[in-house]
Amino acid sequence: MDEDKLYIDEKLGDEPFRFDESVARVFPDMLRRSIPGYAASIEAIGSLAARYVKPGTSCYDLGCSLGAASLAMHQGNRAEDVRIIAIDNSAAMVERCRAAVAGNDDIDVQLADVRETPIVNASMVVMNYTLQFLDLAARDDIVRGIHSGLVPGGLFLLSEKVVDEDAHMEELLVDLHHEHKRRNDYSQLEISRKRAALENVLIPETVAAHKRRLSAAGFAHTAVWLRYFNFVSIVAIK
Ligand code: GEK
Repeated sequence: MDEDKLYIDEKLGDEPFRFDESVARVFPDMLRRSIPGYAASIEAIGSLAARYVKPGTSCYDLGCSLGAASLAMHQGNRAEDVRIIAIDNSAAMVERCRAAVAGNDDIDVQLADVRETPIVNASMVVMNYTLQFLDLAARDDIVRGIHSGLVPGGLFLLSEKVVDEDAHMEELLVDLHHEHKRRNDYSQLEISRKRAALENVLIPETVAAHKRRLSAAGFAHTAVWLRYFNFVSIVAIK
């Protein structure tokens, strides 16, 4: 696995973060070292697929990157005649994702924008750390579209970086996250450069704002099932 050294020598932080080839190359290492709870989110996606995916339906992985969530749904799924549609708008990610899922004919990787992807006959939709990169103005429509494309009882898994309403707690959680990154061998300079590059690219919201949007879209049940510092994963059921 290529090690993420992007903010040591390749990128400076004065350029906005982009999902280009240099990021795709080191991506598994970047996620593992940067997102507390990432491995747990992938494990739960497999367990939830085993319970919620229904025969003759589709699963969607929106912002699939290298296909980790698609592969987890593929491995967890027990139902017949299921198609997994993996979408990303980064050509570098899609190319590597196709190689990563090769041989699993039920996974269809598409280069597309999730804002223009209709959700149809879905029993499970995953947005694992992707909604946070979309314009705030586009988020309500996307979540409404996911709700209307789910079959009754269908499941939406949404993982996000969040911001705390309480500024004091927010400072503590950000600090704990940075300490976590330092423990995972990122230097203070790499952490600051990456933080600058993500400014205005990754726009976090509060847990309350996410829950409000999910309820407004019509989801009957929502729960935060994972929280690790300022990273959460929410499960919503139609
Ligand atoms: C995982 N889910 O391993 N349309 C399609 N894709 C997009 C869009 C868009 N409008 N905007 C961003 N992306 C994965 C990890 S990463 C999370 C997801 C992170 C894509 C972008 O190209 C990238 O591949 C992904 O969303 C976000 O479980 O890097 O923190």
